[in-house]
Order: sequence, then C-alpha cells, then structure tokens
Amino acid sequence: MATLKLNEIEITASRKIFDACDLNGDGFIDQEEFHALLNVLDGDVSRAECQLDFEIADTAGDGFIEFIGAPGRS
Ligand SMILES: [Ca+2]
Repeated sequence: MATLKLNEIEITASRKIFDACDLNGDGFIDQEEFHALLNVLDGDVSRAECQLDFEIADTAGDGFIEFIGAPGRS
C-alpha cells in the first residue's frame, strides 16, 4: 500500500500547486491564470505559446483547466 500513500501525497502536493495557480479561487485555472503561471515558471512566455500549452492541458476543451478528480462545473 506504499504506492497508494505516495499517490495521496502527490495528489495533496498537486492540489496545493493548483490552488496557488487558481488566483480567483473558483476551482479552475483559466487562460489568464495559466499565462501568469507560465510566466512564473519560464519567464517570458508568449500568448501563442500559452495558448498551445493551455489547449493541451484543457482536456475537457471548455476553456478551463480543472483539477483531476475534482467534481465538474455545474
Ligand atoms: Ca480561477
């Protein structure tokens, strides 16, 4: 069960990162928040680069990045 415990720790860590990126606290990362995140991580990131990465991360294609395992927007 060590693997399960590790996953729980990883999920908790990921959740903290996600919450830190979710600037307005609505439970989703929108393109503005994502662009701000990329600028922190990589420095100068263009809007075009941000758009490409966002589309990959936006698995639902709804314009928001949601935390994996979180309930969907209603
Ligand atoms: Ca947000």
